[in-house]
Amino acid sequence: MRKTKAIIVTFVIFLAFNQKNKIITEPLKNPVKIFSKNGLLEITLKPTEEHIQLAGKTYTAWLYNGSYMPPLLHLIPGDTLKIKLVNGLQMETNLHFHGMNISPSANGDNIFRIANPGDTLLYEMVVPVNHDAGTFWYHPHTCGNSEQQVALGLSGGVLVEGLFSKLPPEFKKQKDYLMLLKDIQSTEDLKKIVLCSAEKGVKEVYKFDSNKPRQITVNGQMNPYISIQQGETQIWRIFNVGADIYYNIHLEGHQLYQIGEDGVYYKRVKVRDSILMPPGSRIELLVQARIAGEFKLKTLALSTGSDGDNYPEATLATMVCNNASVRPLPIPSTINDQLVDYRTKKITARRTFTFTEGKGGFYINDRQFNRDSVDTKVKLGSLEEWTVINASDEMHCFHIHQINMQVIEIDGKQVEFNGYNDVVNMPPKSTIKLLLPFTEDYMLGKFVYHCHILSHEDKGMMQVIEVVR
Ligand SMILES: [Cu+2]
Repeated sequence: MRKTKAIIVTFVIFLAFNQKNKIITEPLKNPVKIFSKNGLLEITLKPTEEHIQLAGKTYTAWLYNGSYMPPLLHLIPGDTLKIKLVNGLQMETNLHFHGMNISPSANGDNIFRIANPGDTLLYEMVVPVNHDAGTFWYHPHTCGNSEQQVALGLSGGVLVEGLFSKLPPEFKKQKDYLMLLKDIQSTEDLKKIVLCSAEKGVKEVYKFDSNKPRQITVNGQMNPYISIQQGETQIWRIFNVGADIYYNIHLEGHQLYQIGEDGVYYKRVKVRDSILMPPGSRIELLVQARIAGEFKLKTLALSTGSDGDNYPEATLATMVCNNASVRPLPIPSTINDQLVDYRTKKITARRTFTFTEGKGGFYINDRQFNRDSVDTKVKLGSLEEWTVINASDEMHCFHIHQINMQVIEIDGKQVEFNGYNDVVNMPPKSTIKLLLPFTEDYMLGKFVYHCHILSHEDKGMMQVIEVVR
């Protein structure tokens, strides 16, 4: 009876809301999940060029398996992941598994392999048994045109199971939403340019324009609604799986209880009003509806600096809360007490990386990406302190493959330990200190670190690292 009443009330609020705001049309749907069976997750991904309709406008899009929101890979630590990538594009492509602590070598998370048009690439990798639970994603990592591939739609989610072992048992019954944020621009009015600083053989690519309008979607939906009852707690996991843009997440009338980011659960819950999400980042939240009403989940207006971009405020989704109240669950204060603060360990090497911009593109330590060089060689077993300096007047965001980073200092100020990141925002003219533990055998091999604003990466802001015995 109570449930029926709740449904009716939600529907009435929804109808009333629809009168005022015709954009909300449908409930938020989670992405389709593919689960592993008996320790194996096997899937074929075929990117092709298609056309999609959003708000009555047609966009050229590049889609995996014909879907703007391709399957989300649901993995359990210890699983084997096998992917057959069939290139249906007129351009080279490949795959990267962002944030995952897996091998960068052979047919693992190896971004140096390329599938030419019509080619098939096989990926096979083991998710270590001690892999972090949390949110990750996959996307192409071709050097020189990764922006275009991701911006046109090639990205999908990965979830490594294990959240509910970190929360009190009653949280298992709560609604659990995965929200993948993508943004798309019409290619009709975009110019094409040739990138010369990147990989050999790269052809013309679109020049995406931050100042041109873009359509933001959540799981491919425009401003979907999320039903909730007063007092109810839900789990929201948000992924920025776009190419270039930042989000500044805010929920009207509510605080957000952040329990993790970038595929790592926090030591302690953080209470937040707004959360900056650089490209590639993920956040995990507990949301508790306080009062009945409609509340927009927004990205707030944001400037990335005087040489950067200005992103206007936008509505991502709308939380519709009815007043059939439920008893609020106590929000836990501690989530993950297994984390190691690397400041207690001995540092074996220190390095500095300076990010700059010039006429010829984007640079790290005055160099541009060269896939045939090794810029940084690290011995397995070392714990390194890296100082990353943003000498430019716009934000960059530092990302490294295969390994988690601990942020220890921002502009000389100590950062309290609460977890790790795989994407670290670098404000204009800032200096950040990081600790990187190159301690696990799976890290052996060559991989990359770069700015995760993919237009910057494509224009040279990326280097090669090799971990050796
Ligand atoms: Cu950058």
